[in-house]
Amino acid sequence: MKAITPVIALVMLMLITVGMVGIAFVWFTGIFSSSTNKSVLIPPGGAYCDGGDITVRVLNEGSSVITGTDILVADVDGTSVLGTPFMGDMKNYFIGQWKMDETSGIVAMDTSGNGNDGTLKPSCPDCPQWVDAKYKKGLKFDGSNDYTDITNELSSGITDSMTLGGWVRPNAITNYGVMMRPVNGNFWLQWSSTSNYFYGAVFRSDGSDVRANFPAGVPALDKWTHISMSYEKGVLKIFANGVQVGSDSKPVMNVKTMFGSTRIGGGAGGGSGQLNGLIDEVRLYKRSTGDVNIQPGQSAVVINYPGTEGRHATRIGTSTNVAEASVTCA
Ligand SMILES: [Ca+2]
Ligand SMILES: [Ca+2]
Repeated sequence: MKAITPVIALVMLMLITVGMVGIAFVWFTGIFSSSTNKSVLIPPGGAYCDGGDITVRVLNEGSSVITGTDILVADVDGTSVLGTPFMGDMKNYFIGQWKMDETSGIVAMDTSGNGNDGTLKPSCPDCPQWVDAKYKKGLKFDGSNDYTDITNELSSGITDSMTLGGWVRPNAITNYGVMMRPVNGNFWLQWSSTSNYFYGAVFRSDGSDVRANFPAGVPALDKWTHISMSYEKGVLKIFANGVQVGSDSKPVMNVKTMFGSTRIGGGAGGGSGQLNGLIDEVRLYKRSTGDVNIQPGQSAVVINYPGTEGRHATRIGTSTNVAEASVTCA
């Protein structure tokens, strides 16, 4: 708390300042640091950090699309870095978004606009159940024979990078219990076969795979955890509740294309790999989020700026329709 107090004081000062001058966006400078990952989370405004590569992240809650113009100022060492080297909105790279907010019926709609709807299996009433979940409704899978089947080709939209994430609340550990996986299995987030760990994997065009295990107890039973993974340039990163908890890397290679249906809450076919628990707000993207873990409901603009030795000053000014801005030094 001692480290936070000056920040709170600074924020209060800046809010007062904003109130006095009535400007449209928050603007402040200060030294922000974390003893663990040097990552700071700040309101719309700016930050000041030292050392290493700088990633500027600007997030919203998904109700509007963020564009480059929502970042008014982004300076490193006094030089504008707007637009370098990547600026984009992850919403433009959706393959599917399954909010599972339906309250009845046998269809979990893809709300990304791509039409990759899922069908509850097997036939009801033996199907997954609509229940109160992380955000509105979600689906409860019985760990026996429940799954959601997406028959459209999802793999064909993925080439060199991808991101998969969602909320899961397992009731029990189940062998191979799947959050999401194509039946032919070129990527997945799921339980392992015989041990108590959850892991992510991506298979590549030469058949080799990158995979990383979540820490023991993650995701915890009977608690909601947001888990995700991103793959790009041979590197797999896995995240729990927005924090990177593992990685794996091999030479740069595309994701293996394996056509067929994809399942949420169920396994690779033959009735195996059923997840026992709740799933909500699953998202699949055809690009990596890089160092940014996109939470449900968010979209992002990312500016990666390679650092050099010494101190860097980063300023961000954002428009009022931005929910969060942050700076990471690594
Ligand atoms: Ca069932
Ligand atoms: Ca939901």
